[in-house]
Amino acid sequence: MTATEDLTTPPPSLIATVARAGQQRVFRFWDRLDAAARAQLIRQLEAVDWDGLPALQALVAEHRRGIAAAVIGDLSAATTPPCVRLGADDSRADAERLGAGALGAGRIGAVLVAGGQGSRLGCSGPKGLYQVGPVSNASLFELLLGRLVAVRRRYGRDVPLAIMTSAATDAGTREFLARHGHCGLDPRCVLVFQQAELPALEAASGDLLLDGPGRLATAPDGHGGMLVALRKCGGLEWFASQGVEHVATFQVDNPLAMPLHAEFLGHHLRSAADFTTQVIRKREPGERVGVVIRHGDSHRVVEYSDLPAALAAECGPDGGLRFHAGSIAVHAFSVAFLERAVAERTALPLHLAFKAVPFLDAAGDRVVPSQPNAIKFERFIFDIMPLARRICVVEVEAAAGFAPLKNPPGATADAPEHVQAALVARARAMLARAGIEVAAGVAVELDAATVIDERDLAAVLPPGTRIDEPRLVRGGAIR
Ligand code: UD2
Repeated sequence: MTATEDLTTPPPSLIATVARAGQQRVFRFWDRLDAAARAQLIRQLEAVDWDGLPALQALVAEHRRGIAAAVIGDLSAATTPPCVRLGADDSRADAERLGAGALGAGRIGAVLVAGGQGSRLGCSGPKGLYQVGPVSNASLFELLLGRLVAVRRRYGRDVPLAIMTSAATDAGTREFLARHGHCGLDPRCVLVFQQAELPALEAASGDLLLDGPGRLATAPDGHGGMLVALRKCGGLEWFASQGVEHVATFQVDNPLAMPLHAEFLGHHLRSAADFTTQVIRKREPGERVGVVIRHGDSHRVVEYSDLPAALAAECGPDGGLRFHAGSIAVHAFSVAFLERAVAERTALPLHLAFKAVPFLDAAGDRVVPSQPNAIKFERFIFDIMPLARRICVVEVEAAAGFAPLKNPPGATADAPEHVQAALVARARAMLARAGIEVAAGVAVELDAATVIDERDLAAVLPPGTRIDEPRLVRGGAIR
Protein backbone atom coordinates (compact mmCIF):
# COMPACT_ATOMS: atom_id res chain seq x y z
CA MET A 1 0.00 0.00 0.00
CA THR A 2 1.28 3.50 -0.78
CA ALA A 3 0.90 6.48 1.47
CA THR A 4 -1.20 8.30 -1.08
CA GLU A 5 -3.67 5.50 -1.83
CA ASP A 6 -7.14 6.63 -0.79
CA LEU A 7 -8.75 4.30 1.71
CA THR A 8 -12.35 4.82 2.58
CA THR A 9 -12.39 1.88 4.99
CA PRO A 10 -9.65 -0.30 6.44
CA PRO A 11 -9.12 -3.65 4.65
CA PRO A 12 -11.91 -6.05 5.70
CA SER A 13 -9.51 -8.75 6.85
CA LEU A 14 -7.82 -6.26 9.17
CA ILE A 15 -11.18 -5.07 10.50
CA ALA A 16 -12.02 -8.70 11.27
CA THR A 17 -8.69 -9.38 13.00
CA VAL A 18 -8.96 -6.23 15.10
CA ALA A 19 -12.57 -7.03 16.02
CA ARG A 20 -11.67 -10.59 17.06
CA ALA A 21 -9.14 -9.07 19.45
CA GLY A 22 -11.80 -6.63 20.73
CA GLN A 23 -9.69 -3.62 19.74
CA GLN A 24 -12.06 -1.77 17.36
CA ARG A 25 -11.41 1.42 19.32
CA VAL A 26 -8.25 1.86 17.27
CA PHE A 27 -10.46 2.91 14.35
CA ARG A 28 -12.35 5.46 16.44
CA PHE A 29 -10.86 8.48 14.68
CA TRP A 30 -10.65 6.93 11.21
CA ASP A 31 -12.94 9.56 9.69
CA ARG A 32 -10.60 12.34 10.76
CA LEU A 33 -7.55 10.84 9.07
CA ASP A 34 -6.22 11.81 5.69
CA ALA A 35 -5.04 9.15 3.26
CA ALA A 36 -1.43 9.16 4.46
CA ALA A 37 -2.46 8.83 8.12
CA ARG A 38 -4.86 6.00 7.27
CA ALA A 39 -2.13 4.16 5.43
CA GLN A 40 0.24 4.65 8.36
CA LEU A 41 -2.29 3.30 10.87
CA ILE A 42 -2.91 0.28 8.69
CA ARG A 43 0.81 -0.37 8.40
CA GLN A 44 1.13 -0.22 12.17
CA LEU A 45 -1.87 -2.49 12.73
CA GLU A 46 -0.59 -4.99 10.19
CA ALA A 47 2.70 -5.13 12.09
CA VAL A 48 0.96 -6.07 15.36
CA ASP A 49 1.43 -9.71 16.33
CA TRP A 50 -2.29 -10.35 16.86
CA ASP A 51 -1.73 -14.00 17.79
CA GLY A 52 0.71 -12.90 20.47
CA LEU A 53 -1.54 -10.14 21.88
CA PRO A 54 -3.47 -12.37 24.33
CA ALA A 55 -0.16 -13.41 25.93
CA LEU A 56 0.78 -9.75 26.44
CA GLN A 57 -2.67 -9.07 27.87
CA ALA A 58 -2.28 -12.00 30.25
CA LEU A 59 0.97 -10.45 31.51
CA VAL A 60 -0.84 -7.14 32.02
CA ALA A 61 -3.55 -8.94 33.99
CA GLU A 62 -0.90 -10.60 36.16
CA HIS A 63 0.70 -7.22 36.72
CA ARG A 64 -2.71 -5.86 37.81
CA ARG A 65 -3.07 -8.69 40.28
CA GLY A 66 0.35 -7.86 41.67
CA ILE A 67 2.10 -10.95 40.39
CA ALA A 68 5.70 -10.05 39.57
CA ALA A 69 6.17 -10.72 35.89
CA ALA A 70 9.91 -11.15 36.12
CA VAL A 71 10.06 -14.11 38.41
CA ILE A 72 13.61 -14.10 39.72
CA GLY A 73 13.14 -17.39 41.53
CA ASP A 74 14.85 -18.53 44.71
CA LEU A 75 18.32 -17.01 44.83
CA SER A 76 19.31 -18.58 48.18
CA ALA A 77 21.81 -20.91 46.53
CA ALA A 78 22.93 -18.43 43.87
CA THR A 79 26.48 -17.12 43.87
CA THR A 80 28.60 -14.63 41.99
CA PRO A 81 30.59 -16.51 39.33
CA PRO A 82 34.37 -16.26 39.25
CA CYS A 83 35.56 -13.29 37.23
CA VAL A 84 38.76 -12.82 35.24
CA ARG A 85 40.17 -9.39 36.12
CA LEU A 86 41.17 -7.39 33.06
CA GLY A 87 44.83 -6.43 33.23
CA ALA A 88 45.42 -8.43 36.39
CA ASP A 89 45.13 -12.08 35.39
CA ASP A 90 48.16 -14.30 34.76
CA SER A 91 46.77 -15.04 31.31
CA ARG A 92 46.52 -11.39 30.28
CA ALA A 93 49.46 -11.35 27.85
CA ASP A 94 48.21 -14.49 26.12
CA ALA A 95 44.71 -13.10 26.00
CA GLU A 96 45.87 -9.82 24.54
CA ARG A 97 47.82 -11.64 21.81
CA LEU A 98 44.81 -13.74 20.95
CA GLY A 99 42.43 -10.77 20.87
CA ALA A 100 44.83 -8.67 18.81
CA GLY A 101 45.27 -11.58 16.39
CA ALA A 102 41.52 -11.92 15.95
CA LEU A 103 41.11 -8.16 15.36
CA GLY A 104 43.97 -8.21 12.85
CA ALA A 105 42.43 -11.17 11.06
CA GLY A 106 39.04 -9.47 10.74
CA ARG A 107 37.28 -12.11 12.85
CA ILE A 108 35.58 -9.56 15.14
CA GLY A 109 32.45 -7.50 14.46
CA ALA A 110 30.39 -5.23 16.69
CA VAL A 111 26.78 -4.37 17.42
CA LEU A 112 25.87 -1.02 18.94
CA VAL A 113 22.40 -0.86 20.48
CA ALA A 114 20.98 2.60 19.94
CA GLY A 115 17.24 2.10 19.79
CA GLY A 116 16.36 3.39 23.25
CA GLN A 117 14.35 6.57 23.49
CA GLY A 118 16.57 8.41 25.97
CA SER A 119 13.48 9.40 27.93
CA ARG A 120 15.34 9.81 31.25
CA LEU A 121 17.91 12.07 29.58
CA GLY A 122 15.05 14.06 28.10
CA CYS A 123 16.53 14.23 24.58
CA SER A 124 14.13 14.09 21.66
CA GLY A 125 16.38 12.68 18.94
CA PRO A 126 18.69 9.67 19.08
CA LYS A 127 20.85 9.65 22.21
CA GLY A 128 23.91 9.05 20.05
CA LEU A 129 23.77 12.68 18.90
CA TYR A 130 24.16 13.98 22.45
CA GLN A 131 27.40 15.98 22.67
CA VAL A 132 29.39 15.03 25.70
CA GLY A 133 33.10 15.23 24.77
CA PRO A 134 34.58 17.39 27.57
CA VAL A 135 36.98 19.23 25.26
CA SER A 136 35.90 18.21 21.75
CA ASN A 137 32.17 18.47 22.41
CA ALA A 138 31.95 15.27 20.34
CA SER A 139 28.71 13.32 20.34
CA LEU A 140 28.31 9.84 21.79
CA PHE A 141 28.29 8.41 18.26
CA GLU A 142 31.58 10.17 17.43
CA LEU A 143 33.19 8.99 20.67
CA LEU A 144 32.03 5.39 20.22
CA LEU A 145 32.52 4.98 16.48
CA GLY A 146 35.83 6.80 16.75
CA ARG A 147 37.10 3.91 18.83
CA LEU A 148 36.49 1.56 15.92
CA VAL A 149 38.56 3.91 13.76
CA ALA A 150 41.37 3.61 16.31
CA VAL A 151 41.08 -0.18 16.21
CA ARG A 152 41.36 -0.16 12.41
CA ARG A 153 44.38 2.11 12.68
CA ARG A 154 46.12 -0.21 15.10
CA TYR A 155 45.18 -3.65 13.79
CA GLY A 156 44.84 -2.83 10.10
CA ARG A 157 41.34 -4.24 9.65
CA ASP A 158 37.87 -2.74 9.69
CA VAL A 159 35.51 -3.97 12.36
CA PRO A 160 32.11 -4.41 10.69
CA LEU A 161 29.60 -2.54 12.83
CA ALA A 162 25.84 -3.08 12.96
CA ILE A 163 23.93 -0.25 14.64
CA MET A 164 20.49 -1.09 15.96
CA THR A 165 17.99 1.74 15.79
CA SER A 166 14.27 1.91 16.47
CA ALA A 167 11.36 3.72 14.85
CA ALA A 168 12.19 6.72 17.04
CA THR A 169 15.93 6.82 16.30
CA ASP A 170 16.35 5.36 12.81
CA ALA A 171 16.00 8.40 10.56
CA GLY A 172 17.99 10.68 12.88
CA THR A 173 20.79 8.14 13.16
CA ARG A 174 21.06 7.56 9.41
CA GLU A 175 21.01 11.27 8.73
CA PHE A 176 23.71 11.91 11.36
CA LEU A 177 25.97 9.17 10.00
CA ALA A 178 25.64 10.46 6.45
CA ARG A 179 26.33 14.04 7.55
CA HIS A 180 29.36 13.03 9.63
CA GLY A 181 31.01 10.69 7.13
CA HIS A 182 30.10 7.69 9.29
CA CYS A 183 32.42 9.16 11.93
CA GLY A 184 35.45 8.02 9.93
CA LEU A 185 34.29 4.45 9.30
CA ASP A 186 34.00 2.91 5.86
CA PRO A 187 30.23 3.11 5.12
CA ARG A 188 30.43 -0.38 3.61
CA CYS A 189 31.37 -1.64 7.05
CA VAL A 190 28.38 -0.05 8.76
CA LEU A 191 24.95 -1.67 8.73
CA VAL A 192 22.05 0.25 10.26
CA PHE A 193 19.11 -1.98 11.11
CA GLN A 194 15.87 -1.28 12.89
CA GLN A 195 14.40 -3.23 15.78
CA ALA A 196 10.69 -4.00 16.03
CA GLU A 197 8.09 -2.26 18.16
CA LEU A 198 5.65 -3.77 20.62
CA PRO A 199 2.37 -2.12 21.52
CA ALA A 200 2.01 -0.43 24.89
CA LEU A 201 -1.14 -1.70 26.62
CA GLU A 202 -3.40 0.16 28.98
CA ALA A 203 -2.69 -1.28 32.43
CA ALA A 204 -6.32 -1.17 33.57
CA SER A 205 -7.80 -2.96 30.55
CA GLY A 206 -5.01 -4.56 28.54
CA ASP A 207 -6.22 -2.63 25.49
CA LEU A 208 -4.14 -1.01 22.77
CA LEU A 209 -3.71 2.74 23.18
CA LEU A 210 -3.78 5.43 20.53
CA ASP A 211 -0.97 7.93 20.74
CA GLY A 212 -2.55 10.05 18.00
CA PRO A 213 -5.74 9.75 15.92
CA GLY A 214 -3.94 7.47 13.48
CA ARG A 215 -1.08 6.14 15.59
CA LEU A 216 -0.82 3.31 18.09
CA ALA A 217 1.27 3.82 21.20
CA THR A 218 4.22 1.47 20.77
CA ALA A 219 7.75 1.15 22.14
CA PRO A 220 10.91 -0.57 20.90
CA ASP A 221 10.98 -4.25 21.86
CA GLY A 222 14.13 -3.99 24.00
CA HIS A 223 17.73 -4.68 23.03
CA GLY A 224 16.84 -8.38 22.99
CA GLY A 225 14.97 -7.44 19.81
CA MET A 226 18.39 -7.43 18.18
CA LEU A 227 18.21 -11.19 17.60
CA VAL A 228 15.11 -11.14 15.45
CA ALA A 229 15.98 -7.81 13.83
CA LEU A 230 19.47 -9.00 12.89
CA ARG A 231 18.07 -12.15 11.38
CA LYS A 232 15.40 -10.25 9.46
CA CYS A 233 17.85 -7.79 7.92
CA GLY A 234 20.39 -10.49 7.07
CA GLY A 235 22.82 -9.09 9.63
CA LEU A 236 24.22 -12.43 10.78
CA GLU A 237 24.95 -13.37 7.16
CA TRP A 238 26.43 -9.89 6.63
CA PHE A 239 28.87 -10.54 9.46
CA ALA A 240 29.64 -14.09 8.33
CA SER A 241 30.26 -12.99 4.73
CA GLN A 242 33.04 -10.73 6.01
CA GLY A 243 34.68 -13.50 7.99
CA VAL A 244 33.37 -12.31 11.36
CA GLU A 245 33.17 -15.13 13.91
CA HIS A 246 32.51 -13.13 17.09
CA VAL A 247 30.66 -9.92 17.77
CA ALA A 248 31.02 -7.54 20.68
CA THR A 249 27.94 -5.59 21.69
CA PHE A 250 27.73 -2.29 23.53
CA GLN A 251 25.28 0.49 24.42
CA VAL A 252 25.13 3.95 22.94
CA ASP A 253 25.11 5.66 26.31
CA ASN A 254 28.53 4.57 27.60
CA PRO A 255 31.39 6.46 25.89
CA LEU A 256 33.95 4.58 28.00
CA ALA A 257 32.77 1.18 26.74
CA MET A 258 35.62 -1.15 25.68
CA PRO A 259 33.91 -3.80 23.54
CA LEU A 260 37.00 -4.19 21.31
CA HIS A 261 39.60 -4.33 24.05
CA ALA A 262 42.07 -6.92 22.78
CA GLU A 263 42.54 -8.61 26.16
CA PHE A 264 38.77 -8.79 26.78
CA LEU A 265 38.25 -10.42 23.39
CA GLY A 266 41.19 -12.70 24.10
CA HIS A 267 39.61 -14.00 27.32
CA HIS A 268 36.45 -14.71 25.32
CA LEU A 269 38.46 -16.66 22.73
CA ARG A 270 40.73 -18.45 25.24
CA SER A 271 37.81 -19.75 27.21
CA ALA A 272 35.96 -20.76 24.02
CA ALA A 273 32.93 -19.00 25.49
CA ASP A 274 29.63 -18.60 23.68
CA PHE A 275 28.97 -15.51 25.74
CA THR A 276 31.51 -13.32 27.54
CA THR A 277 30.37 -10.37 29.55
CA GLN A 278 32.06 -7.39 31.17
CA VAL A 279 31.20 -6.55 34.73
CA ILE A 280 32.30 -3.96 37.25
CA ARG A 281 32.47 -4.60 40.97
CA LYS A 282 29.28 -2.91 42.15
CA ARG A 283 30.13 0.17 44.19
CA GLU A 284 26.91 0.35 46.16
CA PRO A 285 23.80 -1.83 46.45
CA GLY A 286 21.57 0.61 44.58
CA GLU A 287 23.84 0.98 41.55
CA ARG A 288 21.65 0.63 38.45
CA VAL A 289 23.34 -2.35 36.85
CA GLY A 290 22.08 -5.91 36.59
CA VAL A 291 24.09 -8.58 38.39
CA VAL A 292 25.56 -11.73 36.87
CA ILE A 293 24.73 -14.72 39.04
CA ARG A 294 25.43 -18.42 38.90
CA HIS A 295 22.87 -20.99 39.89
CA GLY A 296 24.28 -24.49 39.69
CA ASP A 297 25.73 -24.69 36.19
CA SER A 298 23.56 -21.95 34.83
CA HIS A 299 24.39 -18.25 34.60
CA ARG A 300 22.08 -15.32 34.12
CA VAL A 301 21.72 -11.60 34.66
CA VAL A 302 19.20 -10.38 37.21
CA GLU A 303 18.24 -6.84 36.26
CA TYR A 304 18.61 -4.19 38.97
CA SER A 305 14.91 -3.44 38.97
CA ASP A 306 14.16 -7.13 39.68
CA LEU A 307 16.68 -7.64 42.49
CA PRO A 308 15.04 -7.06 45.89
CA ALA A 309 16.81 -4.30 47.85
CA ALA A 310 17.63 -6.66 50.72
CA LEU A 311 19.40 -9.10 48.39
CA ALA A 312 21.19 -6.28 46.59
CA ALA A 313 22.57 -5.10 49.95
CA GLU A 314 23.48 -8.55 51.31
CA CYS A 315 27.17 -9.08 52.06
CA GLY A 316 29.23 -12.14 51.22
CA PRO A 317 31.86 -13.85 53.40
CA ASP A 318 34.53 -11.31 52.38
CA GLY A 319 32.38 -8.41 53.62
CA GLY A 320 31.74 -7.14 50.08
CA LEU A 321 28.41 -7.35 48.27
CA ARG A 322 27.28 -10.94 47.74
CA PHE A 323 26.05 -10.12 44.22
CA HIS A 324 28.76 -7.74 43.08
CA ALA A 325 29.27 -8.63 39.40
CA GLY A 326 27.53 -5.58 37.92
CA SER A 327 26.63 -6.06 34.26
CA ILE A 328 27.58 -3.03 32.15
CA ALA A 329 26.06 -4.42 28.97
CA VAL A 330 29.30 -5.00 27.08
CA HIS A 331 29.23 -8.54 25.77
CA ALA A 332 31.02 -10.76 23.25
CA PHE A 333 29.17 -13.55 21.48
CA SER A 334 30.24 -16.14 18.98
CA VAL A 335 28.21 -15.73 15.80
CA ALA A 336 27.43 -19.46 15.95
CA PHE A 337 25.88 -18.95 19.38
CA LEU A 338 23.80 -16.01 18.17
CA GLU A 339 22.52 -18.15 15.31
CA ARG A 340 21.52 -20.83 17.81
CA ALA A 341 19.93 -18.22 20.08
CA VAL A 342 17.92 -16.81 17.15
CA ALA A 343 16.47 -20.26 16.59
CA GLU A 344 15.53 -20.50 20.28
CA ARG A 345 14.57 -16.86 20.65
CA THR A 346 11.14 -17.61 22.06
CA ALA A 347 13.02 -18.45 25.24
CA LEU A 348 13.62 -14.75 25.76
CA PRO A 349 11.08 -13.62 28.36
CA LEU A 350 9.19 -10.35 28.16
CA HIS A 351 9.96 -7.79 30.85
CA LEU A 352 7.25 -5.34 31.82
CA ALA A 353 7.69 -1.65 32.54
CA PHE A 354 4.82 0.30 34.10
CA LYS A 355 5.07 3.76 32.46
CA ALA A 356 3.19 6.99 31.90
CA VAL A 357 2.23 6.73 28.23
CA PRO A 358 0.36 9.62 26.55
CA PHE A 359 -2.91 8.57 24.89
CA LEU A 360 -6.06 9.90 23.22
CA ASP A 361 -9.18 9.83 25.34
CA ALA A 362 -12.65 9.03 23.97
CA ALA A 363 -13.10 12.62 22.81
CA GLY A 364 -9.80 12.52 20.95
CA ASP A 365 -7.98 14.79 23.39
CA ARG A 366 -4.37 13.86 24.09
CA VAL A 367 -3.80 13.05 27.76
CA VAL A 368 -0.29 13.16 29.19
CA PRO A 369 -0.62 11.20 32.42
CA SER A 370 1.48 12.14 35.42
CA GLN A 371 1.25 8.59 36.80
CA PRO A 372 2.01 5.29 35.07
CA ASN A 373 -1.01 4.08 33.12
CA ALA A 374 0.39 1.57 30.65
CA ILE A 375 2.66 -1.40 30.28
CA LYS A 376 5.56 -1.47 27.85
CA PHE A 377 7.28 -4.75 26.97
CA GLU A 378 10.95 -5.45 26.35
CA ARG A 379 13.25 -8.37 25.71
CA PHE A 380 16.80 -8.24 27.08
CA ILE A 381 19.74 -9.64 25.13
CA PHE A 382 21.41 -10.96 28.28
CA ASP A 383 18.50 -13.36 28.77
CA ILE A 384 20.18 -15.64 26.22
CA MET A 385 22.87 -16.31 28.82
CA PRO A 386 21.29 -19.56 30.09
CA LEU A 387 21.44 -20.90 26.52
CA ALA A 388 25.21 -20.56 26.44
CA ARG A 389 27.32 -23.66 26.98
CA ARG A 390 30.30 -21.66 28.18
CA ILE A 391 30.32 -18.28 29.89
CA CYS A 392 33.26 -16.05 30.69
CA VAL A 393 32.93 -13.08 33.04
CA VAL A 394 35.55 -10.34 32.81
CA GLU A 395 35.77 -7.71 35.51
CA VAL A 396 36.89 -4.25 34.38
CA GLU A 397 37.58 -1.13 36.41
CA ALA A 398 34.60 1.21 36.27
CA ALA A 399 37.01 4.13 35.85
CA ALA A 400 38.30 2.53 32.66
CA GLY A 401 35.14 1.23 31.07
CA PHE A 402 31.88 2.51 32.48
CA ALA A 403 30.32 5.97 32.62
CA PRO A 404 26.75 5.79 31.34
CA LEU A 405 24.80 8.86 30.27
CA LYS A 406 21.26 8.35 31.53
CA ASN A 407 20.10 11.54 33.20
CA PRO A 408 19.85 15.25 32.37
CA PRO A 409 22.32 17.86 33.61
CA GLY A 410 22.08 18.42 37.35
CA ALA A 411 21.02 14.89 38.25
CA THR A 412 22.87 13.22 41.11
CA ALA A 413 24.30 10.42 38.96
CA ASP A 414 24.90 9.44 35.33
CA ALA A 415 24.42 13.02 34.10
CA PRO A 416 26.51 14.66 31.33
CA GLU A 417 28.82 16.29 33.87
CA HIS A 418 29.58 12.91 35.49
CA VAL A 419 30.31 11.36 32.11
CA GLN A 420 32.60 14.26 31.18
CA ALA A 421 34.41 13.99 34.51
CA ALA A 422 34.92 10.27 33.88
CA LEU A 423 36.30 10.92 30.38
CA VAL A 424 38.70 13.50 31.78
CA ALA A 425 39.75 11.22 34.67
CA ARG A 426 40.45 8.36 32.27
CA ALA A 427 42.52 10.67 30.06
CA ARG A 428 44.49 12.02 33.02
CA ALA A 429 45.18 8.50 34.30
CA MET A 430 46.43 7.36 30.88
CA LEU A 431 48.56 10.45 30.43
CA ALA A 432 50.04 9.93 33.91
CA ARG A 433 50.95 6.34 32.98
CA ALA A 434 52.68 7.73 29.89
CA GLY A 435 54.70 10.09 32.09
CA ILE A 436 52.80 13.21 31.03
CA GLU A 437 51.85 15.75 33.63
CA VAL A 438 48.54 17.59 33.46
CA ALA A 439 48.10 20.76 35.52
CA ALA A 440 45.48 20.53 38.26
CA GLY A 441 41.94 21.24 37.12
CA VAL A 442 42.81 21.19 33.41
CA ALA A 443 40.41 19.21 31.21
CA VAL A 444 42.01 16.75 28.85
CA GLU A 445 40.31 14.36 26.47
CA LEU A 446 41.71 11.48 24.44
CA ASP A 447 40.88 11.57 20.75
CA ALA A 448 38.75 8.46 20.31
CA ALA A 449 39.93 7.83 16.75
CA THR A 450 43.65 7.78 17.52
CA VAL A 451 44.15 6.75 21.15
CA ILE A 452 43.49 3.26 22.47
CA ASP A 453 46.08 3.25 25.22
CA GLU A 454 49.35 4.89 26.26
CA ARG A 455 51.26 3.24 23.42
CA ASP A 456 49.52 5.70 21.07
CA LEU A 457 50.83 8.65 23.07
CA ALA A 458 54.56 8.02 23.04
CA ALA A 459 55.14 9.36 19.53
CA VAL A 460 53.39 12.66 20.14
CA LEU A 461 53.97 13.37 23.81
CA PRO A 462 57.32 12.30 25.20
CA PRO A 463 57.43 11.50 28.92
CA GLY A 464 57.98 14.65 30.92
CA THR A 465 55.64 16.74 28.72
CA ARG A 466 53.37 19.05 30.71
CA ILE A 467 49.84 20.06 29.66
CA ASP A 468 48.65 23.38 31.09
CA GLU A 469 45.65 24.13 28.90
CA PRO A 470 42.53 22.12 28.01
CA ARG A 471 43.53 19.80 25.21
CA LEU A 472 42.19 17.08 22.95
CA VAL A 473 45.11 14.65 22.90
CA ARG A 474 45.65 12.94 19.56
CA GLY A 475 47.71 9.79 19.24
CA GLY A 476 50.58 9.23 16.85
CA ALA A 477 52.02 6.20 15.12
CA ILE A 478 53.08 3.47 17.51
CA ARG A 479 56.85 3.11 17.60
C1 UD2 B 1 20.98 -1.12 31.22
C2 UD2 B 1 21.06 -2.58 31.71
C3 UD2 B 1 21.64 -2.60 33.11
C4 UD2 B 1 23.02 -1.98 33.07
C5 UD2 B 1 22.92 -0.57 32.53
C6 UD2 B 1 24.28 0.04 32.36
C7 UD2 B 1 19.21 -3.57 30.60
C8 UD2 B 1 17.86 -4.14 30.69
N1 UD2 B 1 19.73 -3.11 31.69
O1 UD2 B 1 20.07 -0.46 32.08
O2 UD2 B 1 21.73 -3.90 33.62
O3 UD2 B 1 23.87 -2.76 32.29
O4 UD2 B 1 22.27 -0.52 31.25
O5 UD2 B 1 24.21 1.31 31.88
O6 UD2 B 1 19.83 -3.58 29.58
N2 UD2 B 1 18.04 -0.04 23.87
C9 UD2 B 1 17.72 -0.36 22.58
N3 UD2 B 1 16.44 -0.76 22.32
C10 UD2 B 1 15.50 -0.86 23.28
C11 UD2 B 1 15.84 -0.54 24.60
C12 UD2 B 1 17.12 -0.13 24.87
O7 UD2 B 1 18.55 -0.28 21.68
O8 UD2 B 1 14.38 -1.25 22.95
C13 UD2 B 1 19.40 0.40 24.17
C14 UD2 B 1 19.46 1.85 24.57
O9 UD2 B 1 19.62 2.67 23.44
C15 UD2 B 1 20.66 1.85 25.47
C16 UD2 B 1 20.66 0.46 26.09
O10 UD2 B 1 19.87 -0.34 25.27
O11 UD2 B 1 21.84 1.98 24.70
C17 UD2 B 1 20.23 0.40 27.55
O12 UD2 B 1 18.90 0.78 27.69
P1 UD2 B 1 18.37 1.51 29.00
O13 UD2 B 1 19.03 2.82 29.14
O14 UD2 B 1 16.92 1.44 28.99
O15 UD2 B 1 18.91 0.52 30.13
P2 UD2 B 1 19.16 0.78 31.67
O16 UD2 B 1 19.92 2.01 31.91
O17 UD2 B 1 17.90 0.65 32.42
